[in-house]
Parts: sequence; structure tokens; C-alpha cells
Amino acid sequence: MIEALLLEGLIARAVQKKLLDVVVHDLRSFTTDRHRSVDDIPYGGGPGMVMKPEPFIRAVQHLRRHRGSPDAVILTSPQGKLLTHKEAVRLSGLEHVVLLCGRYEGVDERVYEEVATEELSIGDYVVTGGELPAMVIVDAVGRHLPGVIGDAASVESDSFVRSLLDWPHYTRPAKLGNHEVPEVLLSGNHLEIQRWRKRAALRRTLQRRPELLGGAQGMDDEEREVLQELQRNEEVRKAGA
Ligand code: 4GX
Repeated sequence: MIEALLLEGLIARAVQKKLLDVVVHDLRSFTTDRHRSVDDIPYGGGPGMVMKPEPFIRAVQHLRRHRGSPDAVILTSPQGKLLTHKEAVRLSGLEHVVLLCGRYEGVDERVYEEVATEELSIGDYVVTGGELPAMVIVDAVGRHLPGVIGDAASVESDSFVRSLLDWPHYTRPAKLGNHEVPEVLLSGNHLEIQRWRKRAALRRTLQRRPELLGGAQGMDDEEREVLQELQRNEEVRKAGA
């Protein structure tokens, strides 16, 4: 699965350009029994299986010996801290990161106690294994490495860099059926365009993800003013006035 990430796309290209290195290890190669088991029944009973601790611990020991001590050992898990833009930027500053992927109901708690330095979740839903979350982490972190995205300005202008959703984007044609591109974007007036985009981003964030606005530090006076106006409008609308 993870090798698919290395076949196509910007992360694959970055690996080819040696901007980052991704190495996949098979947990089963760190087992010692005839069946190469990585799971077992849970102590205390209940449904499903639990990932055994030893293969994870041996895998990390192997990496420490062969690749040096990692700066972070991350277990992907729904119990983890939510992956955010800020976390992705932080991890992009680390030299060597190990991602541990589990399946089944969970991973023996001692993996966390013994080798994992943190637990990360990609969102409040459950997927069938840690591989996709690990791929999401590699992608979200890798794009912050210098040279991975050709246009550094596009990474800088990302939504979430400023804790806001993005404004709507348009390209040609200017008229599609009866959907027209907002006039101001065709005007060439960059100051007006900037104001329109800021306003649109704030409106969208207020409508769809109001909880993000609490974290919009570094809002400038104009943004605060626009936000107050949008909130006033919203209150008026709700009141049916
Ligand atoms: N964000 N899963 C991990 C097995 C598991 C369960 C408990 C450790 C502890 C997920 C997520 C996620 C499903 C991957 C359960 N491992 N991982 N797997 N959401 O849903 O990261």
C-alpha cells in the first residue's frame, strides 16, 4: 500500500529527487515464531485481536541500530492527538521519523510505553489499518520540505497556515451556464481582489468551521472588522430581520 505512495505524485517525485527518503518495513520480518504472528487475543476477553508488542519493539530496535535514533516514533491511532497543519510543519523539521502502523482492535499498550514517542490520529473516524494514516502523515509532512512543492508561495498561502478555510477559486471560462466568475476577480484591481478573497475566506470559515476562528491568531484589524460585520449579518439573518 505504502509503496503506491512512491509510484506517483509529488511525494514520489520528491523521493526520486532525494528530498526525502521513505523506507517500508514488514512487521512480520520482526517475528520469531513459525507463523510470523503479529496479533493475539486480548487479555480480558472481548472481540477482535490485538497487535503483539515484540515485533514493533524489535522493529524500532533494528531501526535504531541501522539508521540511528529516530527523532519521533509515531503510532497512528484513533486515540492519538489530531494531525493538524501545525503538527505537520513540526514533523517536517525532524530528520528521522518512524511511523508504526497497526491493524485490528489495537496495539498492545506497551508499544506506546516502550518505543512510541507520540500517537497521532488523522481524524475522528476509523479506518481498517494504520497504513493509510501513515501515508497521509508522510504526504502532509513531506510537502513542507523545501523543493517538494515547486512553488513555495503556494505552500505559504495554504489554508490553515492562517487558520482559515480557503477562498473560492476560479479559472476560465468566465461564464459557465449561468454561473459567472465574480466580477471583481476579472477587474485586475489587486487590492479589491485581496479584500474580496479575505472576506470570502472569513465568511466560509464562519459558516462551515466557526471553531477555527478561535484559533485565528494574527488576524489583522481589517480581518477582525470583516469578521464582526459577517457575524452581525449572520445574527440579523438568524433573527429573520
Ligand atoms: N488515525 N486506525 C490504527 C489499529 C489501532 C487501534 C488502536 C492503534 C491503536 C486511525 C486514525 C485509525 C484504525 C489505524 C485502527 N492502532 N489511525 N488501527 N483515524 O482509524 O490514525
